[in-house]
Amino acid sequence: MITVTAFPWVPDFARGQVRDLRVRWALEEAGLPYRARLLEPGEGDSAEYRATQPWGQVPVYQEGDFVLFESGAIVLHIGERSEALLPKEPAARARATQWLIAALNSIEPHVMTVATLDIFHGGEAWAPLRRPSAEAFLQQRLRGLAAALGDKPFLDGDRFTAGDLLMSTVLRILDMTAVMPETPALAAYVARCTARPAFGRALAAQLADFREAA
Ligand SMILES: N[C@@H](CCC(=O)N[C@@H](CS)C(=O)NCC(=O)O)C(=O)O
Repeated sequence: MITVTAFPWVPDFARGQVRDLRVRWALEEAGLPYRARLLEPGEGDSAEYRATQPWGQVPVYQEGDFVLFESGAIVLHIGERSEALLPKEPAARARATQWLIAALNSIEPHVMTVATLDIFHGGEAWAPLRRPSAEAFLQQRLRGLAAALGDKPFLDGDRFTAGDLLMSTVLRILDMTAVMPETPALAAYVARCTARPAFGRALAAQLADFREAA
C-alpha cells in the first residue's frame, strides 16, 4: 500500500494547502489507493524521519521499500504509472514535465516570498519596504504565465497534466495572501483544474484527516 506522510494539525489558514495535497491529488488522478500516515509529535525531527526527508517536512511517499520526497518528484513518479498525469507521447510528456518544473522553479519561489511576507512578517517594520518589489516581480511572472496559457484550458492545450496539477496548487497558495492577481485568466484556470473530482477527493481527505486528528 502506498503511504503519504501528512501533518495531524496545522493552523487554519494552511488547511487545504499542505503539500501532501499534491500527492493525494496525483494518486486520485491515477486511481491508486493510498493511506495518509500522520506524523507523531516530534517525528519530523527524528533521525529516522530525516533519513527519508532531510528537513523533516511532508510529504514523503512510501511504497514497500521505495521512499521518495519532494512533491514534484513524487507527482512525476506517480505520473509514470498514469497517462492521466503524463502523456505517453514523448514530446507531450516532456512538456508536461517542463510545466511541472516551471511551477516549482519559476513561480513557486516568488509566490512563497509574498506568502511568507503576508503570513509571517506582516507586523514587522521592514515588511512594507520589501513587499512592493516582491509583489511586482511575482505579478510579472504571473503575466508571463497568463500569456503562455492564452485561451487554452490547460498549459499544454486541451489536456490536463502533472504540470497543471503542480501549477494550480502553487497558484492556490495566493489564496493565503493579499495578492490580487492582475490576470483573471489564471483564476479561471485554477478553478478549472480544481473542479476535477480527483482534486475534490484529495482536498476532502486532507481536511478530514485534520478533523479526525483533532
Ligand atoms: N519542496 C518540498 C517542500 C515541502 C514543504 O514545504 N512542506 C511543508 C508543508 S507544506 C512542511 O513540511 N513544513 C514544515 C517544516 O518545514 O518544518 C516539497 O514540495 O515537497
